[in-house]
Amino acid sequence: MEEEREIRSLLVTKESRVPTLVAYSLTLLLLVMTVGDFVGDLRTTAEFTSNTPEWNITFEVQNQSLQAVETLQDDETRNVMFELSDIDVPEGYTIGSIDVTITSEEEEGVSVQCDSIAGDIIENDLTAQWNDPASNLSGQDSSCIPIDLHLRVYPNFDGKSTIISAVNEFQALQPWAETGWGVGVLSVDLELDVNTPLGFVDPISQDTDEEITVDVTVVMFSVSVQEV
Ligand SMILES: [Ca+2]
Ligand SMILES: [Ca+2]
Repeated sequence: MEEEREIRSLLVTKESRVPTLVAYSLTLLLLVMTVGDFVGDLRTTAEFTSNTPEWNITFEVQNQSLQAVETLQDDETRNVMFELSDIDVPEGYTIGSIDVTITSEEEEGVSVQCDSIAGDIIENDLTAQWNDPASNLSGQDSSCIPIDLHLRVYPNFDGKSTIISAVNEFQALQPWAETGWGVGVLSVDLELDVNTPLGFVDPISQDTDEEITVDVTVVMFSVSVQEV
């Protein structure tokens, strides 16, 4: 008790009064600054959520094509490969998706019965959105209509412009700045089941095979951004 009183009196002696006052004032000042900072932070957060700018993302698209023509015999299955490194991707462009169209030579007519054709994009190491609902990897036809298949390569790419919220241009472009998609080999399986018209017995024009054309369109995009 005695000691405490001594310290207390020491703090309020004439000589120590000024430094003590300064110390108290500094503490008070720091406290005010901290509270001010905190309120400022709150204000910034509120501004962020209500005033984040919106950006219009648009895509410029370029296509490149690859083609294979294969003659299959009845009941044959054949695999066709397309090396994507053969595609010359222009500066500033990224592969977005791949369309495959499988066309048979036969055209429906009186003396023709369309062959049954199946086409599948085979999942492999090619870096793409294999499990995306937009990817349509299998198709078949027996009415002389081309089969259309689709593989989404870049996440969420559909070529349509979108509006997104982001603090700045850089952030707005982030979702479209990934690299490494569309690297590998596109593998397509073809299967043929020849159909000959019933009662059409002409050994010369007997249908035993089919010429199948596989057209691959590689869709590439470059992205632009504008504040809304
Ligand atoms: Ca046929
Ligand atoms: Ca045929």
